[in-house]
Amino acid sequence: MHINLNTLLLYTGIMMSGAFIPASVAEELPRWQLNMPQGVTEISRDIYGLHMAVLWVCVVIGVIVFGAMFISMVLHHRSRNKEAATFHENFWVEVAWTTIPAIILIILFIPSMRTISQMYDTQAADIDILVTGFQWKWKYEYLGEDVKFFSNLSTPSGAIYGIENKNNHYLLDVDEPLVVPLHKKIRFLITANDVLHAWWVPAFAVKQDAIPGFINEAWARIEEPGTYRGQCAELCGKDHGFMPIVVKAVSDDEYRSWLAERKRQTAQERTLMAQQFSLEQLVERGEKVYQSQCMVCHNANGKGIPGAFPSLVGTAISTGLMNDHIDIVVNGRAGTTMQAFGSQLSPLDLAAVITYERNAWGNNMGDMVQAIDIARFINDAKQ
Ligand code: HEC
Ligand SMILES: [Cu+2]
Repeated sequence: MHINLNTLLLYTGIMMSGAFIPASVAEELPRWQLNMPQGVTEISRDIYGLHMAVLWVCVVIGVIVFGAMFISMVLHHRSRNKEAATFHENFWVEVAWTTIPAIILIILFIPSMRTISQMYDTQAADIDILVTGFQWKWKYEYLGEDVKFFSNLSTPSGAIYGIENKNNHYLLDVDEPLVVPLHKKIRFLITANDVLHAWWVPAFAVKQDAIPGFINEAWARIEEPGTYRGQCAELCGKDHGFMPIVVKAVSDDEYRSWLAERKRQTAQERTLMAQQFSLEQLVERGEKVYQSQCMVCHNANGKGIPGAFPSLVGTAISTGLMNDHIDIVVNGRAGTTMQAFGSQLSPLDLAAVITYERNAWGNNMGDMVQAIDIARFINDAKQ
């Protein structure tokens, strides 16, 4: 079943004077604004226009219907000794109340169809971005550009547990936002790796289900520079509320230099792979990887969450054979939430996080694994 919690909240929020409008929407809105945002794409403005048109049609109908009702209730009240009119089964009244609503519906249907067909016209895009939902983060891949990365929640856990103050973008900050150019048709190819997710950015009027094994399409041509935020809009497990979306829309020049820099980083990571690192270097890097990738389940202290996520302190795998440890992190464990990180992290990050686990929280194994060994492990498995 589709429980679309965010939409539900949005509508409840609008009805209850905006008290529950999700922060991603509320951010751009002045306090007490009750209406939906207009967004920054032609489509989002069209949708807003349709919404307003329908609202005003409803207002006019409401005024006429309730007006007639109240006028007859007051002016033709029994206390005024009025006699009821008798136009039962009047032919022309029946014709009127069938045709007038039909005409109104047709008038509303034409512009909505036009907008819907534009929304679905994903052809001739300038840029293609593959968006993959994971439990619980988004992966972005610029097709044909050799640039791909994960975008993780970066709200500090202190704010989540009420130790630090929350900023305006509470649970809406990521370590690496999606960067896109203005005025270009960007096609989003949306899918998922594990369970259902949904990619939702209200300012673009884009909300698409992310389904494993399917690719849904959406597109946006952004007209104003800025940072736009959204959320996963499909209840996808424990940390559904912890996989925000942040999109930075920048000029074409800025986008190009960002892309060039990102490609340089990828190339640099590849050269790092061949290097040997010391135990300290690996542990230091591994701690950061652990905090961004593994902590949500296995906990900052490595002890996991009893009953749900296992401890990594002194266990058979994390203090056992290196090969078993590499295997579970690279390949995951089918049927559990322990994912195959081999396709998500670079060999260097994998080597670092494994080394970290073996030497943190009192797991004093004193051993380490290098990136090149992880790369070999993955390659051997392919043959
Ligand atoms: C979404 C939750 C989740 C995340 C994120 C996660 N794990 Fe796990 N992990 C699990 C679960 C569940 C198991 C138990 C799997 C099983 O039943 O065998 C597990 C098991 C393990 C084990 C084996 C523990 C033992 O000794 O039995 C290791 C090692 C491990 N994870 C390392 C990692 C590393 C490293 C990361 C980050 C790169 C990570 N995990 C991220 C859920 C997660
Ligand atoms: Cu999700």
